[in-house]
Amino acid sequence: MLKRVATTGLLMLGLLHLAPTTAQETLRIYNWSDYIAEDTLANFQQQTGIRVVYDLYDSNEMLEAKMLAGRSGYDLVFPSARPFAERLMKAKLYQPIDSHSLSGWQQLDADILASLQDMDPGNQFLLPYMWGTTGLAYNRDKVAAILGDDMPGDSWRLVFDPAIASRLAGCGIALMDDALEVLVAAQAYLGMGRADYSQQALQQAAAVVAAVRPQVRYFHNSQTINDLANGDLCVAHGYSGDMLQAQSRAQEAGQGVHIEYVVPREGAVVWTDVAAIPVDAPNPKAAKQFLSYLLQPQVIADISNSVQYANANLAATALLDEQIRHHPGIYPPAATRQRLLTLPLPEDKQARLMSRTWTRIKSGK
Ligand code: N2P
Repeated sequence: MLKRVATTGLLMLGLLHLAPTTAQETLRIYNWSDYIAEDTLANFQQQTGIRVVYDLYDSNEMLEAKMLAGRSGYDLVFPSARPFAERLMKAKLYQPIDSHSLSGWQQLDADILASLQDMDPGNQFLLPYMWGTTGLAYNRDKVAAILGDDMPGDSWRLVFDPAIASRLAGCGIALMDDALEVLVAAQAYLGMGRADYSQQALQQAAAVVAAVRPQVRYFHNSQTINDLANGDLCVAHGYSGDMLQAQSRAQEAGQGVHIEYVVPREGAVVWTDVAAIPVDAPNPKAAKQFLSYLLQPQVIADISNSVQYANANLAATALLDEQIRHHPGIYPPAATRQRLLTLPLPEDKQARLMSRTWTRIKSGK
């Protein structure tokens, strides 16, 4: 299902069939859909002769399930640092990447490296890849036509205020299929200012989501990109770059669909995704070669330019397209950054409560 919606993934898999068929080294990567440039893999293959098998997921939960099951067969994966890489670091499911011996490592943003130190002292295991926010995208003209002057363009009220959501429901509201993201967004809407996994705070968040559950057309993390772009959906909760890709696809289609992405004024989740090598990776050497490749400023700049996420490589900043480097949805201004919330690691008991709560909300009970 996911592979069908992920057009860049399909293109890439198409390219790989052109690879020479001689006995070749293989690198198996498991990464988010829509998270590399069209030529990222082909260029790597050309530089190194290593064949890449590239599989896609669209949620941290999918990746985590694979990792916890063990023997995934993957050499390189891209979890969000908090709380997913953090939890798997504790479980000792990754291996060191020899980060300091990778050329270009020194160009990584020292603040981002420092932000990972508590879970990865000395930055031995996790290489920061991209970062972004989780906010709201909406069809500017359709939403304005329905709400008129009442339009809270930069607020979670678009999806969580029952009076507003019921007016937008016909035109389509989608939330992510992600307990943490949705419940913490609901907490931001309630003005909580930080993620809170206590039973009481989770119940408050759950009540917000349950109140608009009948107005939600579906819960999904990536299908929203094309649905927004095609004008089939009015409001979606999603990752910044994905939502901006929806905007670009809408523009390219030329059908007059205009998508806006906002970090709601009440605050939103900010995350950093990292590259990590599973402890049982069959080919960690090739994974490290891929990490060295990603550390080339032009390679990572091309990826940011294509997927519209900010990367962690300071040497790549000068190589970004002007409109990417200055895009407030990609590199948020200081005032926006102050409103961003990180996702702490829930205790196991809290995580179980969250996932039970989530199942109940989605089923509408
Ligand atoms: C890429 C989504 C990655 C962001 N499509 C999730 N942290």
